[in-house]
Amino acid sequence: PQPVRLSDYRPPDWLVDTVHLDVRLHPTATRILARLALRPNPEGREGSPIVLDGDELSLKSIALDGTPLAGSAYVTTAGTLTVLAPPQRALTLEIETVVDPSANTKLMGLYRSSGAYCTQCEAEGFRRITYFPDRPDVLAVYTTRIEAEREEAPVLLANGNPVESGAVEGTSRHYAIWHDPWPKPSYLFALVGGRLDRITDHFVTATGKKVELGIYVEPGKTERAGYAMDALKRSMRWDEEVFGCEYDLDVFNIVAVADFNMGAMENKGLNIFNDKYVLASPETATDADYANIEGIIAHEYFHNWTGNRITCRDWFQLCLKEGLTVFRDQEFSSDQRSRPVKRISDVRLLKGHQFPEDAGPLAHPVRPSTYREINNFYTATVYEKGAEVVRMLKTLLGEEGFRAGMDLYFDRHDGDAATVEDFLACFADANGIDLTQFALWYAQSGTPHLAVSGHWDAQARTYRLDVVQTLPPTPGQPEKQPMVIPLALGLVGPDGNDLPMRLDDGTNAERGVLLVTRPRQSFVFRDVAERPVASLNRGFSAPVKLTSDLTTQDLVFLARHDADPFNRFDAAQTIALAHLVEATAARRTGRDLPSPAALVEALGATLSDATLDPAFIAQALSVPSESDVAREIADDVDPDAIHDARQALRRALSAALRPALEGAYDRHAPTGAYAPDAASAGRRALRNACLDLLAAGGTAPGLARALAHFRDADNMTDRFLALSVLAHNAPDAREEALAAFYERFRDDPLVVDKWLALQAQIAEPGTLERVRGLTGHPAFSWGNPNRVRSLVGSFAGANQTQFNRADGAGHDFVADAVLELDGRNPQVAARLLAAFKSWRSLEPGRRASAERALRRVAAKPGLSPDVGDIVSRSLE
Ligand code: B3K
Ligand code: ZN
Repeated sequence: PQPVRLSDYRPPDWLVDTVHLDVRLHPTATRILARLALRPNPEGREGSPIVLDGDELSLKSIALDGTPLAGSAYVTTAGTLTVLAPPQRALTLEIETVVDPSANTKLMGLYRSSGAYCTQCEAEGFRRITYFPDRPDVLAVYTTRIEAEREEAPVLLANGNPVESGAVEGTSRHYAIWHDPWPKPSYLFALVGGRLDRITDHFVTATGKKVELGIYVEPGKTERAGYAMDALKRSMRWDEEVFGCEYDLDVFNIVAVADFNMGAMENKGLNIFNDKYVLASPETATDADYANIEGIIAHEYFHNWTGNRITCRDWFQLCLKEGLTVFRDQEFSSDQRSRPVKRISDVRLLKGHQFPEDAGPLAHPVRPSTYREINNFYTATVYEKGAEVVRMLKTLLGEEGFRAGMDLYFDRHDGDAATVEDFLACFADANGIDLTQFALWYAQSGTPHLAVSGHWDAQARTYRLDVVQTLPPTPGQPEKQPMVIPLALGLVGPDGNDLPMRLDDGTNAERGVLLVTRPRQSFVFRDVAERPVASLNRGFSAPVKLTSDLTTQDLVFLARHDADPFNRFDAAQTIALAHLVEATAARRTGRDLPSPAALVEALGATLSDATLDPAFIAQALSVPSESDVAREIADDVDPDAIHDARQALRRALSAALRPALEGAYDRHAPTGAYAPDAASAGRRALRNACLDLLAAGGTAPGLARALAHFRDADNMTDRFLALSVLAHNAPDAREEALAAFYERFRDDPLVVDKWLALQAQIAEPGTLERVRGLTGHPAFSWGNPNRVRSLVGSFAGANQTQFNRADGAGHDFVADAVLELDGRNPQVAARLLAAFKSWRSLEPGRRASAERALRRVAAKPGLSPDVGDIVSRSLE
């Protein structure tokens, strides 16, 4: 397909005011009668035909103002239906289409999941239900009538409020009518029909309106929906309190389905979820699952304002709703749990997924300027970096200035399909500032690099920071302009306390933030009587790669004393990363491994600091991942050497910290029944992090503890952690433990997913054969995205050594899987292929095998646009 360009945007020629849908559900031939009230857009081109999008539709009839259209009055192509010379006035089109939901394996449009009917329309799925101007700037009021066999689909749901329901006289069918008064783009349309159980509750909004809440799940699973309901009510309250956003319909429903391409979807009043992000019980879900459910329930709910009430003008503006809504859900989770720990895990996610994207062939700006397949832009850059950009705005403007900008945004753009420029203008106007340079964050791709050095002048009592900003070239962007980088910092004095910060122009570094705006800049602080240690980019105030002249001893000092918990964590990670890079090089050249003494010292101090949150200590104990090290090394990467270096470090830490780890493990034994709250989860996280290190390398006492932990676990967090420890470190105990786990949970697909994912991640040569074998296991199916992501996705994305096997077999296997999947579900296939995003940084042998695999995919005739786009950009 031809690329779509932001610069080509034109307003729609025709607008749609209302949509009446009558959907007669049938497993293989669902009939959709659509009545669209259209009118020419005064801002469109005069005299235009009506061009509607359509995809895999069977057209049965079309009428204009009640009169069937002659065959010469319209034309259809594979992707469109055009009414050729329509009268240039308000008119009604009635269109009848038939679709086959059972044959819909792409899971876009109307499809079936475990027998239920459901829809997914974002980004361009509505056109797979009926012909429509399927673009986000066409906002209409929808009324939906759904009809089905009562036996097959006793539950019938759509967007908005329920209007009426009843039997279809003289038949075994029934119907329900829903009306959504809020104009919305077609991508927010949804309907569900099926045999589902539900839990109900209600919420009273700030102005006293009662909202009926429902969560619908597969029969028999209601007991696992309680936590999601609780998270929903907390989200609704929080959005009122923190952003002044109140809910706006009489009902809010969530439906959990087992077959879903991504996490969840924010359809107006009817969110549809991957059941993985709804269903939880202590026996089946880990603490991480609970936290994800809380975050995603909140995220989809928050879209009601950021995404639905104010939507996107076009898909280039995707970050307008996604980056902003991720920022909002991160803030929510920070308020519900530990803010520093949430920040640490968000930054880990950003560095682990977005930084590699930004450094490879798939790099793109937070707001791309061109795309061939929009579904490939639901990326870590749009979501996670998009959220960081909003966070930087808040850092720049402060709490109040940020809120003023948000208030103006809601006020000015409610009901609009808006742009990033509209959004930024609200913050500029509300604060009387110029955000022109800041806007580069949306336009320039790549991770900026800041090199910082500090110079203390004892005589002059000054401290000077020299900052050099560089921006690497990225695809399509060889040259860059300098960005605005809000650099939060502290100057830590010898006693561990922050020194007052006064710049030499007499101003205070406002809120502890320096504004870096030029390629080179110096900041001089005065009245600095003692040599400070600079704590830089506190709270990860900007999504940059920062290097500094801090010594290892400075970092050990910060790991002990920094008042900023994020940097306390980060200091130890920086020591560990430097160690791992050096150790990897030593492995490859046969030199002696460096000493981990500094890290042992830092982590030892962390472990014994009783004032620290256990969840924080757990994060600190987890050494940088293999892909973190690969990213730091950046080219000529040998994943086996990295793995060996990391294992050696974990063994060394285990040996050096054994008494402290054992002590912390014992002190954090459970005190009562499982509860998913943050404090209890933090205790488990620390205990499990200790166990994980104690068993590193398979030491006998560590494994004995892991076996006991596995045996005694009364919840999935503990049971699964112990199983992972055994699977990774105890080849002898592994099979028995895996078999026992499978037997216990074989009827529980979401738990079986964990079992599949774990096996795919074992860093041993036998894993590829194991994974291949598991594709034939009765629990596996290529048709279910969760199964595919768990097994093949984990192998490609979370097993650096085996995916990147020196013999190329890992690359070949994933390429084959992509080709196998592409005919069935292009979105899932394309996502899997994106695992090759760092292929150019591999050492020459592995790089060659990755390239061969990619070229083989590229050569396959008839690739989907999704896979075709990823593979061609990967090879560019
Ligand atoms: N907006 C959806 C994502 C849709 C993905 C379409 N390929 C979920 C979310 O981000 O909230
Ligand atoms: Zn979203």
